[in-house]
Amino acid sequence: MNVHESCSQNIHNIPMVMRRKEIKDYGTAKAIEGDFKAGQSCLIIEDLVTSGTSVLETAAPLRGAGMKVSDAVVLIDREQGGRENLEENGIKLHAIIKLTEMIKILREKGKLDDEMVGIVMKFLEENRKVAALAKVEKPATRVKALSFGERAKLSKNPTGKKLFNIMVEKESNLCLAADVGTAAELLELAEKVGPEICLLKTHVDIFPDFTPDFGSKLRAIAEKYNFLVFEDRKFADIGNTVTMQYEGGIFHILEWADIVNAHIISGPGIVDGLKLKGLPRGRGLLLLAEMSSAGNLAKGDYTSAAVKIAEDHSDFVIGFISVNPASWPGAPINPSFIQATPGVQMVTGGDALGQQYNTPHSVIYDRGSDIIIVGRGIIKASNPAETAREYRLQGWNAYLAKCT
Ligand code: S5P
Repeated sequence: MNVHESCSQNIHNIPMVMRRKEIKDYGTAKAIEGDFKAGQSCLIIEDLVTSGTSVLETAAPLRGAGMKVSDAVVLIDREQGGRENLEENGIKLHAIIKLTEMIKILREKGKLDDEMVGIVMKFLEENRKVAALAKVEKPATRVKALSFGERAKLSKNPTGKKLFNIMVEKESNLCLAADVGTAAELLELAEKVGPEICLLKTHVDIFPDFTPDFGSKLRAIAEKYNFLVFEDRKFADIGNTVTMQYEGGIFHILEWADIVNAHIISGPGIVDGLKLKGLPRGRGLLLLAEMSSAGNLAKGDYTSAAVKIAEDHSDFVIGFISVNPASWPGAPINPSFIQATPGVQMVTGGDALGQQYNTPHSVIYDRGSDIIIVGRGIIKASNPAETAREYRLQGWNAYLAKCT
């Protein structure tokens, strides 16, 4: 849909809208020029597609304005995962020509030699970003999900409300798992990726260069870019011990983390303990109801117990770390709770130590989560800011698809 002004008088009298690229806050109607009504279908027209990000970037405000987007026409498909990524986001790609077809023709006409053909084919092969399709049972009937804005009103905790509102304002349900080697690297990364995220997750105990001013430095960046800070401390002890771990030690987590998380292995006393310190400061807690690693024990009755504890402490518990909340008994559960899911990459798979990955669309749309937590998918990318934007768009499109 990045069509130019000159096309606006089209001879077939087909109504056309245009996305204004220069408007950053495309949540507003101003981002779309033209005459349209919610419920109308809109075909996206692009010159070329690579990973599909640009088409998704266009689809987001259109869908946000209530238009249906199911197809995109492009001149050239560079065959680098765009078709598959768009398909996963409910958009069928129609390309006039594929890059490999172009190369074949140019070779036949003697415009390219074998060496150049080899270089281009190798590049394509190495840069394919294909998101494998989710293998999840899709519910036969889908209930339209409540928007984050509506859910903000239901949350009983100020940090929970704030997180929902930030997601709406920034059109982002992306949490960066900033598992880099040093505190200095983390602060540098936060500056780069800040505009794309609603939440930044830390493991502060991995930094050899931690200093007491780390928290205030990170909070200054968080305020600048409007995201919240989540220390992934995974408290697991009895109530009395966690009060000290939360507030004291060298890290003083309570001082700077908007959100922390806890296992429920020790029973509800852990929530009472953390709440004692956290609630007066307006902080929020996520309970680990499920885990992403292979063979973990957080399932069935354990997951249900986490939900029960959350319900009993909904003034402090803002939601869950989960993997497949759509499959929980009684799902969909209380919409005031936020579901945040780790184990997310553009391609399904895992690492050598048991981590298991699902795609953004699978996590948000099929598995009923709200926030994608992405670590190595972003921090190991050659351009983390650009990659974070791609994750944000995939996550946000999947959310919009759920709400329409
Ligand atoms: O079950 C879990 C819970 C968490 S919070 N599985 C996880 O992977 N995490 C965290 O999410 C983990 O500690 C890491 O910080 C992040 C995933 O990182 P990635 O590099 O695998 O995306």
